[in-house]
This record gives sequence, structure tokens and C-alpha cells, in this order.
Amino acid sequence: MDIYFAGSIRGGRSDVDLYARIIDLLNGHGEVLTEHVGQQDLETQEAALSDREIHDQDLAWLRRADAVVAEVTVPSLGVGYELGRAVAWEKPALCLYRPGGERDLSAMVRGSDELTVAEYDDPASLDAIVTSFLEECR
Ligand code: 6IA
Repeated sequence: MDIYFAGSIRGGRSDVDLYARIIDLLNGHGEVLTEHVGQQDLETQEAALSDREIHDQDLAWLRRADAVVAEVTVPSLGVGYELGRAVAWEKPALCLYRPGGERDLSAMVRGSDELTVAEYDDPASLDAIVTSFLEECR
């Protein structure tokens, strides 16, 4: 199973360690096409790519994916855009959100019937959430 993980980059990197942890979990279920989203030094590594190259490569991976998993607690225009494309391409998409922070989740995500939103407080619960979602995708 090819899995597209989405998480904030220019929207803010405060959850990058959590992204790496989620990517580790996802690697137990299939191939994660976007492991770079969890890399601490992404900003320097990707500097060689133009924005167009990043956009085109990411959309090609998204097109190929069997499932999308997004951590949406840190709001990101790019993640929102990817989720919109995932819905348009009828990809199953799971949005992971920790309530209680500074920003409430967008109504465009929580209000969509075509996105699965899972709220969690403890990252230890992510394994069960992700496993249940991906088993339904198979
Ligand atoms: O608007 P954002 O940057 O927060 O959007 C984040 C989302 O867009 C992620 O889920 C990625 O899939 C995608 N994305 C945005 N920027 C990149 C990137 N390099 N490389 C790969 N995917 C990206 C940006 C590097 C730059 C800061 C020098």
C-alpha cells in the first residue's frame, strides 16, 4: 500500500518530531511516499528544488497513493490543498487533530463527509487509530 503523509512545512515545523513518529507507524503498513515531511533538516535539503518541482512531485505521489494520512493540528495551506486534491481524486484520507491548542480545526476539514477526522490527545493512541483506518482502506 502506498501512503501519502501530509504535515505542515511552511505552516510551521513545531510538530516535526510527531510527524516522524507517525511516519514510523505508517511504515509498518506500507510504503510512505513522503518521508521527508518528518525530516528535521528538510528546509536545507529541499532548497535545491523549485516550488514547481516540489508541487509537481508531490501531486504525482498523491495521485499514486492508496491512502492519505495528514496531521492537521498545525494549520498549513499546503496540507489543506493536498486534502482537497485527495478528495477530488477519491482517495481515502485520515486527518489527525489534537484539540485544545491555539487553533481550532478548519470547518472545511471537520465538516467534510469525505474526510475522516480523528481527534486525539495522546500520541500513544495513534497506532490504533491509524491501523483501524488503513485496514478499512485495504
Ligand atoms: O504549506 P506547507 O509548506 O505547510 O505545506 C506542507 C505540505 O506541502 C506537505 O504535506 C508536503 O507534502 C507539501 N510540501 C510543501 N513544501 C514541501 C517541500 N519542500 N518538499 C516536499 N513537500 C512539500 C519545502 C522546502 C522549503 C521549505 C525549502
